[in-house]
Amino acid sequence: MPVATLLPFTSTPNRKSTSPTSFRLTEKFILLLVFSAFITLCFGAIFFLPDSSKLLSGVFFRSSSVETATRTGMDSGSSTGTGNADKILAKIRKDHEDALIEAKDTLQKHPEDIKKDIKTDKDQVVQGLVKDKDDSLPIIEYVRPPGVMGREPTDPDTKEKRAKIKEMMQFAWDNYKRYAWGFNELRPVSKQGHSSNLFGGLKGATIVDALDTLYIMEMYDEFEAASEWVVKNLDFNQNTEISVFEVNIRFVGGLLSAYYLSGKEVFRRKAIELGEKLLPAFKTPTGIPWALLNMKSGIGRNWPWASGGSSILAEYGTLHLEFMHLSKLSGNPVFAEKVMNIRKALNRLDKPSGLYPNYLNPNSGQWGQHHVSVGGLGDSFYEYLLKAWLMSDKTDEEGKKLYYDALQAIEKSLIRKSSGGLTYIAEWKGGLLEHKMGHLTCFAGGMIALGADGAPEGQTGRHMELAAEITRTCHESYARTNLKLGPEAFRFDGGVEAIATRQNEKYFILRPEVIETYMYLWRFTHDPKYRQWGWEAVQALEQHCRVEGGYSGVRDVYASNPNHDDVQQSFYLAETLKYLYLLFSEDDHLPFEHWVFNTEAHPLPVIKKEPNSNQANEVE
Ligand code: DMJ
Repeated sequence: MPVATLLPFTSTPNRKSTSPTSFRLTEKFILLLVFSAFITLCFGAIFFLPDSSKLLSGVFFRSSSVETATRTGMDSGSSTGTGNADKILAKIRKDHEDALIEAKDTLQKHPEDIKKDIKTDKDQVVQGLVKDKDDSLPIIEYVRPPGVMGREPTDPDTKEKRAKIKEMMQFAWDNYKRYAWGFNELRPVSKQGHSSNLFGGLKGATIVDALDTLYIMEMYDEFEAASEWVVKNLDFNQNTEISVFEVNIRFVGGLLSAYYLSGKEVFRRKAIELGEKLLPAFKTPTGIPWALLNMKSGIGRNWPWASGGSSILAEYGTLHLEFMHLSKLSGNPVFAEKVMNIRKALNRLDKPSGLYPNYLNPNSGQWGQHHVSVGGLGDSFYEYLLKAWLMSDKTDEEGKKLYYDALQAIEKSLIRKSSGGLTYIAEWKGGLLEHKMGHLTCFAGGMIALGADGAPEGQTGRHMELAAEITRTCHESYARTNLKLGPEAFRFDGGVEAIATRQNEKYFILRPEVIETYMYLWRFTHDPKYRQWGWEAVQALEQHCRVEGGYSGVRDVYASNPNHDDVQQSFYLAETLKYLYLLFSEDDHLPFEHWVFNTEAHPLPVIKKEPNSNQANEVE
């Protein structure tokens, strides 16, 4: 009964005619009712106020434990009941002491060690968030592959040079962050963002491309900022047309490496999500993917300039490494099937003189124009044959054979020596040689050195010599310019050697290939000239490419003063600076035994075969 309806009754004078005793009794009864209503209200407040749970655990914890003891037939004062309560109190005390010890340990840790601890709270929050969104992926226990962390070089000169390269990365990153955060690339002269149409509406190419370099150089605050951007902003659900190749090597490759280095689950999930978005590109009669893809509609097409609607060798042939890892990390074989199917389609075709033309029609499955190049349009196809074998822990025998057969054909038909003694790799156009070598082709020195050990019997030495000769030629292409930076392409005809003769081949856009090759040759030979050549490149970059707002390419390497192109390419952070850093690092930092670098310099772990098996399996 509501308290309000009782009150007028209690104050009615007519009731004074009843006996004093009965009046007192009624009054007592009413007071009792009012009191019990008040108690009920108090309990209601305890249960329904927002922080009532704290009150419950703090104020009522002890009495409820006593009550439990009574209900089970024990005396609340008995030794067992007191024991339970005491145990609980002891646990609270212990938890409190543990927390204090942990806090003390953390305070005593070196800040760098704290950063290195990949299982941060933030990390777990990120992982938790992503997991909630998508539970369809298998749970994978992250095991860090060997060689992620580097050590300081013991030699003081090398140490200083390595530190200088880290400073260059810091400068490139800080300027990107200041002027172009979230854009694909930085315009370092005009100090603004730049969006290349290679990535359509995708954003943040520099962030994703730089993630692993930041990690490798132990720039953990920057890595965290980049990771946060990926979590909050990297969005693939867009109605936009992208280059399948570029997005694969930079975005998928960058995310995969970030996952393998840091163990952050978000990168695995993002890489797989993006890989799935790329799958419609393979919907062609032959399974040879389109070059361009609309990420929303899944409609693909080829570059309008490519011979007869062809797909490009270096594009469809540079998906293998990333897609094998996508299958491994997702448990979905579809990615591996797609790239193995490309191999099958190529195996069915005749190769002119054992060479692979750059153009292949995805509808007819026939070659387009018979142009062959180990540089632009062809390059990373050869690289991925070799690395497919290495990344499979040398179980992919087919990849191995395809690589060494292709290299043999290249040696026979494309590799020549100039009258001045420079070995170069020419291009082949319908049976005619064009005595030109691209900056892009210079990666081949490193590739041949990397494959020398597995070369057919008795050929290892020759392959190493060939690698060293190509590296020398590429160094010459730098040394023969005013700015000491290499041109986009250089020729061996018309009385010149290793020099660009056409105006539109004289530019340098911060490309990595020559430095990449120095790094491989250094690792295999420890000949100091490779570090010396790398250092020459550092000095030239500092002198001619470093501007107030970052690093810029130059339009003419033969000019006496640099004319800047105002682009800081994302591969400058992903590749050029990473390979320079590794050139001045110890060999056990990302050792080749455990890692292969994708064509954008993103390290991917070797998929170790299980003991007593020929199958590629666990990542070590
Ligand atoms: C990079 O994106 C990759 O190395 C690619 O394989 C070729 N071109 C650029 C760097 O020059």
